[in-house]
Amino acid sequence: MFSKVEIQRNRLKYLLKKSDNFFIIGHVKPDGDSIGSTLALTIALTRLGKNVTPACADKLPNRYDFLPQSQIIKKPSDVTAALTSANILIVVDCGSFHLAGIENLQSNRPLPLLINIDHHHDNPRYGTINLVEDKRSSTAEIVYDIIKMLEVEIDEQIATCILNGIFVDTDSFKNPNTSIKTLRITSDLLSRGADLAQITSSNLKDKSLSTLKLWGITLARIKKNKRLGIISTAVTNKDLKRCNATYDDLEGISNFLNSVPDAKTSLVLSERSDNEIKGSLRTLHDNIDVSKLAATLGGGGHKKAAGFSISGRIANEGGKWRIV
Ligand SMILES: [Mn+2]
Repeated sequence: MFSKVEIQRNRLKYLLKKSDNFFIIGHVKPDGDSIGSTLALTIALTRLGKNVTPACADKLPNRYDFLPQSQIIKKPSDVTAALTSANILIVVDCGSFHLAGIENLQSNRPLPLLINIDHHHDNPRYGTINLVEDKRSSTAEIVYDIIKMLEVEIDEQIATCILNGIFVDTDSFKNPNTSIKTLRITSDLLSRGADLAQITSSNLKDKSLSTLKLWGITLARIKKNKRLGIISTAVTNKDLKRCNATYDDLEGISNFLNSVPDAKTSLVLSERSDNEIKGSLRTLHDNIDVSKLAATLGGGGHKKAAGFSISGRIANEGGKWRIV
């Protein structure tokens, strides 16, 4: 008997081998896994003589300029003809189709056959073929298997792209999603010339001046609830303005607060519009489910990462931070 994944893989192999025109896209606000997976697949299929157009709806962060072929990734709106003429649309690392950011481009056109390659557990399997493996560290790890299956030799370029995806999504091999398989693949990629030194140094350069200024303010304000083990902080609209920062610059703070040894959960409150406060909850503990905590406040999410939204403002009254 073949498993579901094996059947999908065999169908995938057949389709990739027999088709000629591919359009490959990752998610908006691209990260190292999305870009690494897009490029590795693009290089491998090009080696097989295919015509491949890699795309991304948002600009790539400059730190990924070092990735082989990164300059050939196009804005989908600049290559609509390629999307129309593609036999196959491959969407990588997108937990939902919406995240590819191309819905507005294909509203009147029939979609090419869609292949969904991803590792997010809540992926609703929106493709014609879905290679969704939620136990894998990264989409790049799944792409490694596909390239092996296609019998394309993994050279330095492909190896660097795949390793970049694994490195970023495992948070440099620190997350519990780092499996024996992840490390076996990593070892193979290194033996094929993947540039780990470059990957490490480029991925360290992921904070702007605005981000660090905002983190400074936010970190100076942290509090610990001893009884619940919650480390929390708050960010106001004024803070964002002062640092010339955006909400995106807050990304990573919740995880960073969990560096405190006895922290059970972190909470970052941030003012959004005039009368809205968002709460972001993160935990590193397997036995804590922050989505339940978020649900008591009308929110939701995953076991280890969840959020909620409440009305109010964050104010400092007599040196104490309060929600008013
Ligand atoms: Mn990913």
